[in-house]
Amino acid sequence: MPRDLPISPPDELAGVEERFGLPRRQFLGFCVGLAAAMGLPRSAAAAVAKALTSARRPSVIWLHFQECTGCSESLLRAEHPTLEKLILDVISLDYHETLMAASGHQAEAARLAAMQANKGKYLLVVEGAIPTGANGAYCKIGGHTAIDLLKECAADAAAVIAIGSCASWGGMPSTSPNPTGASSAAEILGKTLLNIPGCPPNPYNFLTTVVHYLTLGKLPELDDKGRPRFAYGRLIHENCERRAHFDAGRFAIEFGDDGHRQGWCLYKLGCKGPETYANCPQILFGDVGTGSWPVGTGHPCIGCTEKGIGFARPIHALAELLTVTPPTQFARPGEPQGHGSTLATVGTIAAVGGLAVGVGIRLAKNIGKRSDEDSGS
Ligand code: FSX
Ligand code: SF4
Ligand code: F3S
Repeated sequence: MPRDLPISPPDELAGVEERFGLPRRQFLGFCVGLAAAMGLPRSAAAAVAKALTSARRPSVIWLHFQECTGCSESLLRAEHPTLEKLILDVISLDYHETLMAASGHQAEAARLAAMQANKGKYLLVVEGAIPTGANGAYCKIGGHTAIDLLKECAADAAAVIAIGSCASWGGMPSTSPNPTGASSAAEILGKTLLNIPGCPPNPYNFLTTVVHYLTLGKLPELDDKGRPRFAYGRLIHENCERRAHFDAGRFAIEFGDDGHRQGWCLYKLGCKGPETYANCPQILFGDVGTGSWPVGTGHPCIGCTEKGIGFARPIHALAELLTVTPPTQFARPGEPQGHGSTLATVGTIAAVGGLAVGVGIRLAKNIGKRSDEDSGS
């Protein structure tokens, strides 16, 4: 824990160990981490600690529509000793169809009671897309369509958070030809919402958003797609552990080939990291250690946090390189000089691009050289 952290008076932190089930020093260290995640200075950690320990728990009404419940699952299945405790202790989850014991009329009564008791103050979390086809008949709860439920619950909410890619922009249910007319929460409500996309989204991004709201009394700054900048401000490609391989031109070409086995860049397998904004490589998933994110496990990023990419573009399609210039061509791992399709392709690209034939030949030679070096010859 940093030495210059202003420690809250002992009485403010009394009960922390019992309440959150972790030592006081660890709790304060966690607050430092949360402050840093929000882009706040270290000194704000004391304010975060105070908000977590003393602020009134905001009532949360959590709606489920067209989805797989992966958003809720990822929140609850994290193995970090503090995450699910913090989330469930920091908010008062007054309505959540998957987690609440009540069902049927009792569940409906609980929702209405929470809305009435916390009018204008509750946070509404929406998980899943909203089907608009057949007048909303594809998703009804307690006799109400998802469209009506969302509008009714949003009317008196202090803020609406769309969690997951389904609620943020349709996600998987809206995949072409979208037979149910799956739409985002923002489209139904006709206004910009705070979106925490991802399929599933990272639970830390939800927690940090709620803690920001508790600490500063407002939602975090958003980008032009309604995503908190603290979490979606950087391209995955900027923080990927395989980036050095991209820059050096070392790519996996097929699943299971030499490059794939050696952990080379997945760009040629369709990785959308170069055009996807998210903090996956920085904060990882499931608290199981290094490599616990899609690219870390050997699968290309499919761009699940990015509108118009995840569930919209083929997984194998090459990403648009937003901040880097692609090299013209690369050798297959271990390919010997002067053989295979690579050189022919280089010639084609050089011709199509209007390059002189000599340039194509030089490129081909360079590729052969690098290929020799890579294979140790
Ligand atoms: Fe599933 Fe959530 Fe994907 Fe969608 O997450 S993990 S289909 S984003 O709404 O439950
Ligand atoms: Fe990582 Fe994908 Fe970028 Fe390669 S293309 S460096 S695997 S994010
Ligand atoms: Fe999704 Fe890509 Fe992250 S697929 S979970 S945005 S690495």
